Amino acid sequence: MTSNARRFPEGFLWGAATAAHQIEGSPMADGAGPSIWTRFAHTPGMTVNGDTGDVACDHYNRMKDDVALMAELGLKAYRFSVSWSRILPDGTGRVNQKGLDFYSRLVDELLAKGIEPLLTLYHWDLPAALDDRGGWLNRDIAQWFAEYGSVLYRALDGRVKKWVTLNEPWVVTDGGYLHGALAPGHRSKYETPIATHNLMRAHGAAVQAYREIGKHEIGLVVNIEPKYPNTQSPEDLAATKRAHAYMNEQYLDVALLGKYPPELKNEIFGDAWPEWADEDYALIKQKLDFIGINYYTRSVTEATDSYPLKAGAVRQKLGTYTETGWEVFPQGLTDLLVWAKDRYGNIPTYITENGAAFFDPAVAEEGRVRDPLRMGYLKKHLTAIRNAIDQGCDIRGYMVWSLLDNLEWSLGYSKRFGIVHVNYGTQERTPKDSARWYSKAIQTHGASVDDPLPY
Ligand code: PNW
Repeated sequence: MTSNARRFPEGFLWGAATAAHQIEGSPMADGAGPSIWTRFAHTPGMTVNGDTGDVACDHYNRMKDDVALMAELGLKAYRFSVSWSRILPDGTGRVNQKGLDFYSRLVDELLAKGIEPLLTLYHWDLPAALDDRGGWLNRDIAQWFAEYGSVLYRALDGRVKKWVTLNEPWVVTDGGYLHGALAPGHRSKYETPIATHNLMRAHGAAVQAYREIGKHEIGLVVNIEPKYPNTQSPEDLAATKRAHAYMNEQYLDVALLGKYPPELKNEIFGDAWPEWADEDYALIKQKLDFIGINYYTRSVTEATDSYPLKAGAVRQKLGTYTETGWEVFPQGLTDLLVWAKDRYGNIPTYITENGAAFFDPAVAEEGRVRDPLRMGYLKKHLTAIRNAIDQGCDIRGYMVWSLLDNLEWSLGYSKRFGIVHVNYGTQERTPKDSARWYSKAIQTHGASVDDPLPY
């Protein structure tokens, strides 16, 4: 028995998410320019097994079938990203109509099947031509990004009603400019705050441009990983506060409150943290129609000498961990949604990514993939979301990461996050049991989330 109070809200958007570089393949097709990820993956030693996005899930050629599969699963929404260098091969200036046509066809296919598109402008694949001009370190990128966004707004607004500027600016800067595990692979404490600030200026400029051209909704997607102290020692508590400011508050604070948390300058970056002009903050702080939150895990934090945070994560003895080493901790999702409501106001919120990589068994003879751990992960996190809704959070939808097994950035094809299995030899798609479970949850408006798992 499911009481109404335990149902998901009317109109709740049930979907799945992907990103261009992770699924499309054919990165140079139809006149596209190279991106920093094409370059990075083709540099020896940068990705596991030297994996690249040259083929990926071949979605660029199989888009129609993939949308048909989404419809078969009963998805109500699909979150995808656009590859900037397909639209503007040089990053600015000349528009590549064939690149634009691909996304226009994708959106038409989705709408024909009653699936609402959520379009992300930037999911990490910067045009290489712009990296040559300094990329996120060049202040002009705010205008470059607004120009790129405007091309898409003019072509697709109305058919697309939900727009996202950036996906996870924290990962872009921490991975791309501080630790170097992601493209463009820089390692500089001095560059990181500059890249952060220009990402957020670009976000602001793209929202401003949207208000001139677009008539629907635009927001920002961030990843949040709640931080819990390992012990109550003053050192661990201070480390937890630093880690939380750096990862969780940095981007939403400046976008919604118009200032960065003071820990960034005072305790983390020190002399590497520049003073920014007031007009920059005015550009960054734009009214947003929604925020998107990507949630995978929490971390338990202790004081360490790690650079530059002086905070590190502790592995709990009793926790369950996914194949990427992330603890399964659904309560963290409830906690963070309540935290965001209290800190930023009850702004409409989508869970724009949530999911897990687990060791999946091979596709069985009868064409099934039994993935009980992923089913359990989805069930627990959907329950956590409903608990947040019960506590008054305005949660409008949920996008599983990911629709398909795909290219996990520098980890290559070694980690499978999909609810649909992809055979990279034949490109055959096989919905895993978690996909069937999720279909039923969608069909029942979430009521079946409470049912015991089938096995
Ligand atoms: C997200 N972290 O990345 C991305 O948006 C996806 O493209 C990616 O495939 C997915 O999560 C799974 O990794 C993240 O360290 C990468 O906290 C790292 C973190 C969070 C999100």
